[in-house]
Amino acid sequence: MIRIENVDVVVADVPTIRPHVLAMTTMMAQTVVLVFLTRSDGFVGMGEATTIGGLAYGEESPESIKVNIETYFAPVLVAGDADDPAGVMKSLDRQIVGNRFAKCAIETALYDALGQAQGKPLSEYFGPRLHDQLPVAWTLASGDTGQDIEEGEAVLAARRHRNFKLKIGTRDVARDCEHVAAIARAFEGRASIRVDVNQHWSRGDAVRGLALLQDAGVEMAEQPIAGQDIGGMRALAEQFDIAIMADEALTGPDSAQRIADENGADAFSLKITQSGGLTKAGEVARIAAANGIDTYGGTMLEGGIGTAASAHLFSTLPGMKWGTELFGPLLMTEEILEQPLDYGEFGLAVPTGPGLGIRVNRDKLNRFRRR
Ligand code: MUC
Ligand code: MG
Repeated sequence: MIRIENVDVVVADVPTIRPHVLAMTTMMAQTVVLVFLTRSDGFVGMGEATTIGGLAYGEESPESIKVNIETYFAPVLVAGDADDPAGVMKSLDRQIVGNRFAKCAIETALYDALGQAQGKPLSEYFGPRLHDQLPVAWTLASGDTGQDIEEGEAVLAARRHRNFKLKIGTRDVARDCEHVAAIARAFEGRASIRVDVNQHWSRGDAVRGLALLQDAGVEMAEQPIAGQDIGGMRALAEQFDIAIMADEALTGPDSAQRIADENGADAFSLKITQSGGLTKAGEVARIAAANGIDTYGGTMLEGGIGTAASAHLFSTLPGMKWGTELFGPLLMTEEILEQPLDYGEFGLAVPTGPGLGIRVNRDKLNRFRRR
């Protein structure tokens, strides 16, 4: 049996190219959490458990992920069969409650290493690859309308992105919607405009705001109200033509099924971390498909490893109507991969090599890692 000999968790703070203003926090850097898992045959698999804003977004922090993996996951892992990721994940689920981000990183690392050992791209463990390139949206979130328009023009001219997601929820509803309308006017007919409120509106705010956004030509609104308010989300989806997307509401297959049963969203943002790993994110996608819910490839602004892992899974999913937002590495000043991910012609090329098909540049990582 091939054993798991060691698991190493590295926390690194990589500056962002500009302040990234979200409803719950302003990011000046992204704290990436990377897992390196060594098998007894020498293959090293990598995974990522990056979150946003410490504890501002989810209930796992970068620091808690590291401690929990080193303290509680490691003893389960050393007893596992490295050639059986599904079996290892079952053992982890039996012995460890929650910790979805940490579990995602471990599952990714197991499949990365297995793929390297068997000479297969990670995507092959999740279904045939249907897409070699995935459309990637860009988030305009400088906090300034003029700067956002300038930035949008630049990435459009570079033929990198033509779907823009605007982060709102910090200002009052009318001002936020004016900001969005100004950007929508600037890009009319050239780029699509979506918004993400990150749960910051009340039901009343959402009714006022979505009416304004609909008039401005916005096509999709992500998590306008609290994730647990499925009834409120259903009412908004019924009242407005603008697509209502669930993000924070989704914490894996059980929540996905509940939202589907209660007609609580037009679309799901699929995230491998929030779902608790690649397999569970695939289950969320299947629940969406079975219930006529559109899908979108979401991100927690991961660096190259989590982004590549997401791309592998998304490449196996049919009909992702809303494309993806796998732009995390582009928001950071430094790509910590040997060979940067290939963004071009409005999309991300899904890596083709064995496992994740990427390698980390250890020198670069060492420059940013926490001691
Ligand atoms: C979120 O809530 O979707 C994705 C893009 C971005 O700028 O923030 C995230 C998280
Ligand atoms: Mg979101």
